[in-house]
Amino acid sequence: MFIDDTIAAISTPLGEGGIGIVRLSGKDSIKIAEKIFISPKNKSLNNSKSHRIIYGYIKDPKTDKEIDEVLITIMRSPYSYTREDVVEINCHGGMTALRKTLELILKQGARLAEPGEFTKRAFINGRIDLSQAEAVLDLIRSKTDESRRIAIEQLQGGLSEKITALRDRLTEVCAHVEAYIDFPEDEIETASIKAVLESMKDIGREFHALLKTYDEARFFREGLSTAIVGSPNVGKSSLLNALLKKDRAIVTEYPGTTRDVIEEYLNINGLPLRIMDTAGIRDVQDIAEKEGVKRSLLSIENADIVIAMFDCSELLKEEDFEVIQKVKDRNTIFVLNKSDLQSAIDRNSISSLVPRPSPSILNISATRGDGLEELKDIIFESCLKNWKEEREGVVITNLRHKTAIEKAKTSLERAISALLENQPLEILALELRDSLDRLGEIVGAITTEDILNKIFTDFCIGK
Ligand SMILES: Nc1nc2c(ncn2[C@@H]2O[C@H](COP(=O)(O)OP(=O)(O)O)[C@@H](O)[C@H]2O)c(=O)[nH]1
Ligand SMILES: [Mg+2]
Repeated sequence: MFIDDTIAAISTPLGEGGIGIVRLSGKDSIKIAEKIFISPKNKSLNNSKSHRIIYGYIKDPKTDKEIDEVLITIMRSPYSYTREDVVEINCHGGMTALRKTLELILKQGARLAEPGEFTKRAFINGRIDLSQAEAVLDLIRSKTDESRRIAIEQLQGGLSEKITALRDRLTEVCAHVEAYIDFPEDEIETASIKAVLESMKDIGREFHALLKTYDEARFFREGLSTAIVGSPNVGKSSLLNALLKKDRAIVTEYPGTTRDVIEEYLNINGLPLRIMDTAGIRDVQDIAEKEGVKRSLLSIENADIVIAMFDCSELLKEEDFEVIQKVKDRNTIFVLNKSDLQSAIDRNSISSLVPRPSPSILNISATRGDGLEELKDIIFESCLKNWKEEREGVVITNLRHKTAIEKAKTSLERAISALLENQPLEILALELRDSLDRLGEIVGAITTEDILNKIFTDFCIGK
């Protein structure tokens, strides 16, 4: 792909701010900027060295009127974000100066950049590969420290290195197999065949491990499911409503009000959380409530986190002991609700019944809102705690990458079967080539305009 034109866009978010940046990239960037720039010390952008900042004014060449006071950074090819000549104009923040500056630049012959076009050029010009380009977007969009960390690792080439290493290994296997193709069968040593098979199996295990990280990182995308359970009337529905800041679940003073599992989404520091309010656990005859209790018990089994709730204004009852029994082996946060009332039990009443060392127990008042922030922090921490323990090395977070690895794995498995079934080596080589191509899609070694468009249209303009 040959790129001839010069693009420009406002790269900072709309709205008031200390500074705002208009960015240009392409062979005429510096020339175009020069036409609308005036330096009090008569400095020229055209003659400026790379990576210098020059002070001056943007002026309208038609009227010779100053538009804004600016600092201009010149980054000459190939040492720039896009590897082309790049100019960044630091205007004052706010819309009018930025818009007017951009307008003047477009009048001088630059074209308005498409979403993600600067990053697309960085990819096309070979500064970064496709997985790194995608990491730029992940980084911009990351809402937690952890997702930011994964994105910056990917941007620095962590995933690219891993994929390249796997491709190198596959290429080697493939070369071996292709070399044998012209050999009569009896001349191929069994030892070599065995080595090829072992290599393939080993690469297959690496694929498997990578795919596993995608599942482990699931909660970043889908959130963890959190079930609020407890005996009737302890305040489960009130807690759901308080967390959502709206009256979602019906709250009454009568036990047995909630009959079904109510599901809602909550965002805690960028982590999406699927939160479930359940029917109070007790021994009942009513058929509908009985079904509700059954579902509550099921939600304890399926939830990633369980919030077990008790009414601290009353002594623990039969049903509360049952709740503790049910949740004791789960990832549970114990909550003593109604802390605004005179308390009859405290944290020790719970901790003495839970064999685990130092379970999370906290006092809250759902109706007054006390302790809710602390509860959210504990939920957040407990998500990340599980995550850090399981994680190692490169993490797959992007569906496109996951799909490509799955396809690569399938082809590899077909190659292994072909070898075990003594099929012609040509078939084996074909499957291995396919596996290689699928991996190539991740870093963009194999790509189509379609894939590129899909990826870059998700970006904002100016990135
Ligand atoms: N004083 C006080 N009452 C509460 C609190 N949370 C819930 N309640 C009351 O307890 C009763 C049962 O609440 P509800 O949320 O329906 O409990 P659930 O059956 O566990 O869902 C209602 O009358 C609520 O107003 C609280 O923090 N303090
Ligand atoms: Mg309820």
